Amino acid sequence: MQRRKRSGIAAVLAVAALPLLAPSVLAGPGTSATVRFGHDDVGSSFPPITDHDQSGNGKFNLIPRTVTVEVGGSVTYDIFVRFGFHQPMVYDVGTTPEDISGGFPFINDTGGLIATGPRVSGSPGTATWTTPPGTFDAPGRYLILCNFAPHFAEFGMYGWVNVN
Ligand SMILES: [Cu+2]
Repeated sequence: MQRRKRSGIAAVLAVAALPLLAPSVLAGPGTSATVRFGHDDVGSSFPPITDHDQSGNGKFNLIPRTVTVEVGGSVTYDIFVRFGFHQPMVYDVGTTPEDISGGFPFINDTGGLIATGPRVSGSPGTATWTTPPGTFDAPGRYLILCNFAPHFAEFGMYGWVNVN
């Protein structure tokens, strides 16, 4: 009797937990995702480019680095910068970080470039940009990077959008 009661409680708990698990298991990728483009409030308050510490590794990030959306979907980038510039650039499926080359301080590599976001500096320091319609109109893995060369080259400020 005692044993039966315990398994009954376990069954009730399992059923109660289902709604918590179902959305992540059953739902496919959404039509949109949001990414933080720059995390400049972490680390020290000193300009990281001067090599005095490693704060740039935490600051110059896309969070999360990889998101997934459906074909035809979009990604919104919440851009936040204190040091230098952030400028999201979207490259076509098949482009890798190793393919990127270009100028300084802005890379401006047009090979495979399919969308360009706003160039945001420390003042005002924030902007929100959503990829335009048609950016993710085919399945695959898209590279998104910061067009400010020090952020991309020294701190690996890039991420991915998986489209399926
Ligand atoms: Cu940047």
